[in-house]
Amino acid sequence: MGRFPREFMDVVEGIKSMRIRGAARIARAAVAALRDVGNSYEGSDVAGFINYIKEASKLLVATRPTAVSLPNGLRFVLNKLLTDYSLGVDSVGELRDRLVRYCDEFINISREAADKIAVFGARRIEDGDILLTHCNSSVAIGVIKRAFDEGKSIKVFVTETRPRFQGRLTAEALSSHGVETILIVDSAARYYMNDIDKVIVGADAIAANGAVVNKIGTSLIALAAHEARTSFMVAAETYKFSPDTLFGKLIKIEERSYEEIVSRDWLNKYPNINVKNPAFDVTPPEYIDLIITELGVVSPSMFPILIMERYGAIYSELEPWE
Ligand code: RI2
Repeated sequence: MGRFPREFMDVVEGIKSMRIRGAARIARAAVAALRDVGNSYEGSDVAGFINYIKEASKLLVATRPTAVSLPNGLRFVLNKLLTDYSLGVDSVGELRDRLVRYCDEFINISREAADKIAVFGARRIEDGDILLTHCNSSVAIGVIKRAFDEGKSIKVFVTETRPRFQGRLTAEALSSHGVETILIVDSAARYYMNDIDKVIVGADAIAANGAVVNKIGTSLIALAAHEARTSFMVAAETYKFSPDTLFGKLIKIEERSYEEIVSRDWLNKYPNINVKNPAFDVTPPEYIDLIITELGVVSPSMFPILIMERYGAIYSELEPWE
C-alpha cells in the first residue's frame, strides 16, 4: 500500500485520465480529495500532517497542467491552513478540522460562483438568440439553461469537440433540459457563424492580458465570430485567473496522447507521421467581447483589474505545497 489511500489515488488517476473533467469540476474534486485524505491521516505528528497534505497537493497539481482552477483551489486551502500552522495551531485534530472547513468553503464558493454567473450571463442572452458553444463547460451551460428557464426562446449550436467529443455531453445536457440543440462538427463553425448571435464558452485559465485558454478550437471559433461580428462571451469564475501570468509566465498548454486521435496500430503503419494533440488554445483578448464572472460582467482588459481589486497582491513566488 502506497502513502495515500486508494480512494485518493483514484481521484488523482480520474483527473489525469479525464474521467473527472471540466475545469470547475476538477478543482472541486481535487479539493474534496485533499479534505478526505486529510481526514484519513492517522498520527499526531503535526509537521508530518502538514508534509502529508503538501505531498498530496503536489500529486493533485501534477495531474493536468492547464486548468488553473485546480492549483488555485489548492492554494486557497493551503494558504489558510499554513497560516494557521505558522500562527501556532499545533494539534493534528485542530488542523484537520480547519482543513475540512477550508475545503468545504472553496467548494461552496465554486458552486455559488457558477450560480451567480448563470444569473449575470442569462441577462446577456435575448429572446430569440441563436447561440454556439464549444466543448463542455458547466459554467457556460449554466448560463444557457438559466436563459431558457427565464422563458427565452433560444437555439444552441454545439460543436462535437474533437478528439474527445465533450460537445456530445453538452448536447445531451442542453437537449434533455428542453433547449433546441444542433450538433455540428467543429469545422462547421464558420459555415454557420453568420446565423449565430452569440458564442458562449467556458475557460480553463485566463491570463493577465485577458486572453482566455480554453478547449482546442476555441480560438478558431473566436476568429470566425470576430469576422462575422458575432459577439463572443466567456463564462468563468474569478478563480480561473492565472496569477503566474501577472509576472510574464505563460500558461502551459497540455499536450495529450496521440491515441486520442488515432490508434497505435494505424500509426505504426506510417512511421513518418507525427500526430500532435494540444488540448487547449489561447484566444486573444481582441476577439473576446466580455467575460462573465461571479463579480459581474467585464471586458477582457478589465478582468485583471477586477482580480487585483478584489483579491489584492495574490502572487507568491513559492507555492504553498513546496
Ligand atoms: P467548466 C474543459 O476542459 C473545457 O475546456 C471547458 O471549456 C473548460 O474545462 C471549463 O469547464 P477539459 O477538462 O469549468 O474538458 O466551465 O479538458 O465546467
